[in-house]
Amino acid sequence: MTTRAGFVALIGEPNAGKSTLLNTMVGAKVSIVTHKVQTTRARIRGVAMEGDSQLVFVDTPGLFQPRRRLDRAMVAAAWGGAADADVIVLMIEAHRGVTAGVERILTQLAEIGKGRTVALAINKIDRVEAPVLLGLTKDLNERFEFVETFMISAEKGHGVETLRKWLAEQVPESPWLYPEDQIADLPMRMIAAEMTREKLTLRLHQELPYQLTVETEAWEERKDGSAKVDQIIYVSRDGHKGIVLGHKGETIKAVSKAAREELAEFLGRKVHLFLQVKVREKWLEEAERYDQMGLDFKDGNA
Ligand SMILES: Nc1nc2c(ncn2[C@@H]2O[C@H](COP(=O)(O)OP(=O)(O)OP(=O)(O)O)[C@@H](O)[C@H]2O)c(=O)[nH]1
Ligand SMILES: [Mg+2]
Repeated sequence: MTTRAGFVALIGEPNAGKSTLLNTMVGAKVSIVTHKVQTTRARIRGVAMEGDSQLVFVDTPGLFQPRRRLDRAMVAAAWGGAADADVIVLMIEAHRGVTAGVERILTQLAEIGKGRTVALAINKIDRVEAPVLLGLTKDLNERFEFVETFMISAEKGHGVETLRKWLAEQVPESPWLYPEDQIADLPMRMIAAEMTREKLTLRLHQELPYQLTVETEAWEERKDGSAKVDQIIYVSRDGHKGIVLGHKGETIKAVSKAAREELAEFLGRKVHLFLQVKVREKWLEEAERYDQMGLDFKDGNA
């Protein structure tokens, strides 16, 4: 039997649906998803099998014009993921079309995508009418030489199978890179921290989700089969701590409950989750925080 295996990088503007597509491909929620931009902060790998091919999908942070150290490290991680991949899939939002952000990505892709298989996936087709898609396909293919164009709905699953089958033929002949039943390549401590960050992002308004990070501090396997998980939420200001806690601790309680339930479901056993909020003014400038997030601190150098 000849097997195939390779890396497929999903890149695009924030909110394009990269994490949603990774999860749909893998068949499990490996990467967190919110309606807000800049949800994913580091590269997240998910593994899917298609026939004799193993596809290692690499979810990346959205590409935007970075301002802070964290933003720069995120964007560098995204382009790094593309540069290391066998196949690059650029995801565009059907209803937004060719934005200024998409134009900037295409310019950079002309360099980074050189000599690589680059495909276009127009996502969220459930939000537009067919003629829009035809116009968009034509427009984008005039701007860049995509090997193939796919019209998909990552959320609803439309076109996903066609894309997966095509990708399975693109990756090189190779032994599989992961055991056949493995779906993710991320330590459980990090998956758990991401789940909490997702719940925080969904509940907190405006800039706050971008001003915090979550780390799993301790993980204890208990004799009764349950897991005790301690996490720290780092915020940069005193005022933020109050907002994360909420009136009478209501916000943190709701976040904790939602994250605990999701983690328990994922693990298939009981979870005791303890969240603590710490003010750490300069966490955005600390190398250790970037290590924990799976980012390269130096990538954030201006
Ligand atoms: N209508 C519709 N919504 C979608 C589709 N795919 C994703 N979404 C929604 O788009 C939003 C963003 O999805 P994500 O998967 O988090 O997007 P992302 O590209 O990973 O975003 P960043 O991590 O911020 O770069 C979420 O609210 C998704 O539910 C789709 O096919 N149709
Ligand atoms: Mg994402």
